Amino acid sequence: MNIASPAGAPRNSHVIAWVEEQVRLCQPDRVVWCTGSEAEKIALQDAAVEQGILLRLNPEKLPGCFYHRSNPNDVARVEQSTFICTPHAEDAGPTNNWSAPREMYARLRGLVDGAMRGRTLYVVPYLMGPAGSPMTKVGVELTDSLYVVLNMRIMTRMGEVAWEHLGESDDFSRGLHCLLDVHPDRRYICHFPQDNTVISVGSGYGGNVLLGKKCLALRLGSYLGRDEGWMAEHMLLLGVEAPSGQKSFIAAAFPSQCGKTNFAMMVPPVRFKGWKIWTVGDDIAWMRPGADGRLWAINPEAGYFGVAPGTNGRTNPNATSLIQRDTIFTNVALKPDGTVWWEGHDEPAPAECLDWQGRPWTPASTEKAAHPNSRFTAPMSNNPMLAPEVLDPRGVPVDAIIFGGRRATTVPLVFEAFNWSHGVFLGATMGSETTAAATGTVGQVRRDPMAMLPFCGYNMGRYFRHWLDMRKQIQFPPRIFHVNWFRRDADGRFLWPGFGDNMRVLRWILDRCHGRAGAHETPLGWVPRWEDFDAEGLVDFDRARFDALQAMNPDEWRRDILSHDELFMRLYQYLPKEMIFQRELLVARL
Ligand code: GTP
Ligand code: SPV
Ligand code: MN
Repeated sequence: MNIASPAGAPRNSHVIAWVEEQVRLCQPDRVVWCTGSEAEKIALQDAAVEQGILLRLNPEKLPGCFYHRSNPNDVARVEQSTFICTPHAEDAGPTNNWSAPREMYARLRGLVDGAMRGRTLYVVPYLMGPAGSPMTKVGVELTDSLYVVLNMRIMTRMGEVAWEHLGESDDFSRGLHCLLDVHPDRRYICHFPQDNTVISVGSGYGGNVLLGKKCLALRLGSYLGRDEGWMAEHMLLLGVEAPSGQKSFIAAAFPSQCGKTNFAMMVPPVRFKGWKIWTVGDDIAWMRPGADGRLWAINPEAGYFGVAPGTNGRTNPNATSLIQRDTIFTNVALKPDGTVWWEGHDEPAPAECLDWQGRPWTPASTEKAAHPNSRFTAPMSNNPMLAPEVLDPRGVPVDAIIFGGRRATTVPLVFEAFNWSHGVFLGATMGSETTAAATGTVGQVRRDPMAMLPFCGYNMGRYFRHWLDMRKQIQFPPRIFHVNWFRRDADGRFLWPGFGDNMRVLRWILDRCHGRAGAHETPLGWVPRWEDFDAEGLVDFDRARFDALQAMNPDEWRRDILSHDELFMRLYQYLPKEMIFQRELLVARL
């Protein structure tokens, strides 16, 4: 097949040669070069509806919205099938699955050989980052999934803009995605950082297949960032505007399904009249030192792949508004009127609907109607509180970095690190309960350093070293904080109302950054005193409850520190000595 002439193909000879090679291998019947045009979007949506990949939702109630069910065996990221393929196992490090590139390439070639016969291969060029930013990267994903094309079109700046950015260069990430028979036994998400390449087979879901997101922006990105002196992080980015008009920017790393999208779109409670939260990004931040000595960040994405359950007008009004149009819903429940529903939706449970697997569901059913990892894919341009800076090629200057996990016990609502290296230690030892965003047991505390355990593209010990080294490049480093929205009382109820009220915690964080708030020194770090914390207007919230939220039980902490060893022992020979010293200092303070 001659692929060099059709409409949409760039003149870039590196792209043409690489696509030709993949086409020879996969043997699709057709090759379509995506341009990103509006007409193309409509044609692709129509084709997806015709092929039963998407269902068009009620055009009056949810204009431009579509519904998709993934294979029930394919509903989340698969960490056990995710590989970092580097020449030496120690480059991938003890926390990643590793395979020698030559062996993995051979296995994958065997799997994709002729696998697109009778199918169409779509060439999806895209930008991660705003056009014209020095931080922006070009990716090209080849896929035989229309669902992937339409999601990539929302999640990235897709189409000709990417070829323009690339020009004649060969500096682009190469991604090949092939559905195969969507079988867990033939599911591999493989990264070849030294070749700037990702090959993903056997899945059609989320982070496994939207290759710009976790694969490029985090795994390849973190690898590139270490060599090029920047940071690719699993962080939301938000702007806080004070009534005075002063704007500050915050980056926060919480593990999957631990509140990034909600925090990034937070609406402050009435008590905070005149305060505004602007969303820069909800999942990924690329950060590098600027000429002014501060740390600057961009959101490389252009859309949100958000958790549907729990999203409603009270928890997240902005998300609720932005998913009313142009949205793809995956694995939620389908109502008879062609709208959607999930647990924690604004509407009460429908008398009848189809669940995420297409089976009849009623409120009497014992199973959930929507999968716990069901998602919406929506363009950020629909966000009523989209920060205008998201388009700025320079990005935003970061005033504070927040780490946070999902912890029922032990970990206070908020505390502040003593300094950068202590902050890196807090990030490195972060624990969190596992969630439905990855297949496997849910609710088990594991170490998830910087929320990057599943996403760091190289040796985690060296990643900590990179974090420590970055301090030397940043003259005015952001302050570092730790939060936990998920502490529970003896009856299992959340102690903290969360969501919009997280503004109260953010307020203290900001005031600390701007030298306006007091704090008390504890073994863990600086904490707000009751008088430093704005609890006005909170219902059922008194000093006793605040103390319970902030409580620091030395026995619980000693146990927690012992569980750091599970990670630290595995990383021991790569672990920066600062991490060991910080641990010793913490034990001594306790
Ligand atoms: P990924 O997209 O997987 O990276 O998730 P995320 O980190 O963006 O998490 P998201 O904001 O989607 O929230 C995940 C779950 O946590 C949802 O069910 C939310 O309703 C819930 N959640 C978010 N913020 C809070 C909070 O402040 N308190 C409580 N109790 N739950 C929260
Ligand atoms: C996450 O798991 O952190 C997500 C969802 O944001 S996925 O894109 O599937 O990785
Ligand atoms: Mn995420």
